[in-house]
Amino acid sequence: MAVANFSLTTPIYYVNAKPHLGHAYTTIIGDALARWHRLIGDDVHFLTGTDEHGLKIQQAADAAGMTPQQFADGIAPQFQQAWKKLNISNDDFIRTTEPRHYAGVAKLLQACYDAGDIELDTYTGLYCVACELYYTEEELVDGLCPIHKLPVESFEEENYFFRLSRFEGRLLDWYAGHPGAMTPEFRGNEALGLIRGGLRDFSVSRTSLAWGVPLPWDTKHVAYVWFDALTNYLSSVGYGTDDERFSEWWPVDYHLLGKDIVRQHCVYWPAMLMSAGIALPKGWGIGGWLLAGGEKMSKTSGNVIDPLDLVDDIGVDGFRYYVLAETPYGQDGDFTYEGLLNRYNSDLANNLGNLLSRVATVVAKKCDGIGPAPRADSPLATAAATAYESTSDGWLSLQPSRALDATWSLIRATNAYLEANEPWKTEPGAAVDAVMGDALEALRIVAVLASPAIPDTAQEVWGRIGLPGLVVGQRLPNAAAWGGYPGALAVTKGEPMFPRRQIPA
Ligand code: ME8
Repeated sequence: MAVANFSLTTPIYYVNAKPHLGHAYTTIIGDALARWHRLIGDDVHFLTGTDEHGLKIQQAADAAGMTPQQFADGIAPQFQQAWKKLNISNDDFIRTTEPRHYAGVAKLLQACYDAGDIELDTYTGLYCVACELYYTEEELVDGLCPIHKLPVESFEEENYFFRLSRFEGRLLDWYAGHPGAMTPEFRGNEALGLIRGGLRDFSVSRTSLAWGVPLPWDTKHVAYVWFDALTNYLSSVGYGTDDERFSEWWPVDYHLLGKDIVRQHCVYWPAMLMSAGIALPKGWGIGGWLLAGGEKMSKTSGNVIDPLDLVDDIGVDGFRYYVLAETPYGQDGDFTYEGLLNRYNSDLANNLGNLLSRVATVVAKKCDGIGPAPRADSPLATAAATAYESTSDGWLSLQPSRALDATWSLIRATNAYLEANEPWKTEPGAAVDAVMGDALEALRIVAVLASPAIPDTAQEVWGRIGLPGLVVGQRLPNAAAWGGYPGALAVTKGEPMFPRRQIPA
């Protein structure tokens, strides 16, 4: 199979405070998708990073009595460590304070300026510092920012403006020519609604703030934080520093983002790229919010849950599985601890953990601990083929919860197969060997298909059923073809993988 490039990005997170569950949510989805694409043989570039300029960071640094650079230097590694702990396989981590990023921002600003789409003007407006966005009076809710429910500040500045208003027709035409570029569709329609509602020019520079990238033609101004931040997607792959690398990795296949930053990603960003004559992204995945008690979890609202606490409690894979399986992509989900435990008990303890432990126990008792080979005409072969097809569809259409449900359908079918055949009640011999060989082969395929979501567990299953090497070294579709388990391998019982958890009263 030819190697294809597949690139995807998460938002780069503000360093005004440490990583929280909402950041982990988007990053885990990106990670699983990156891992699926590596399994199908793509050459993957998965990018995440931190957004370190702007008024919000300046204010946080002031409050901490530090320079913004010192402040960012303290928080950025916390994101890197959190992603390491969550087994995030990012290929790059960009910080907007890096020289390569400054080069990219300067180049993009200059390209839009040279195209005549950036012009000097005076602006008076209502600014939400938490959003780093201007609002009109009508957009406020009870006089407050509609997202953060915080008071806005009245600003008047001489700014350079990006003439977004010129791009309304071009953006609508482009999206009409690229149906399905934004996923899920209902979120894409919200973005189209923003464009149809009329576009206002936005300011792309600040003089009231020194913390940012200077405009190349007027260094009294620094770039507006969103112009700066969006450009990370280009600067990370060589825009402004390495043309060859840039042509290899741009345009990106998917920008993953939350519904709170659709305007910037699906309206501002493509217009900036059009202005500079740069190809548009191939896709956007727009996720919903993970709510805590019905409110968006955010640093600004103060209702944050630390993902690392949950990992200590339920394990990395327990947490990753919950994030991916619980809520259909694009919808809002309400995080509850009880929901996390329920998901863990039903899918990981009762289904996967139970299947593995049954298989290992029966192989120990009835097959001398040596896993038999599967039958070519096993009744489970069809379930495995269907599970693979639907798992693949789920990942490729950016629906992790559907992909996992499809993978789990093979676990459920295998448990049902064991219950129907009751090998634990049968005398050792050909009949037991046949059933156990089939179950081991199903577990092998499950390990491969589940590996993007729960990589450590998948590797553990792989090893316990006696297979050598790494699950991440497998390649689909071959690795899902029925009959790959060779038999005559030592099967290890091991500790229970996902012990059941009590739901607190
Ligand atoms: O907006 N539920 O950074 P940010 C789900 N720096 N996802 C959530 C979430 C929640 N409760 N809270 C945050 C920024 N997220 C800019 C981005 S990109 C060029 C610049 C996720 O730290 C979600 O993906 O506020 C959201 O879009 C992102 O974190 C915002 O993170």
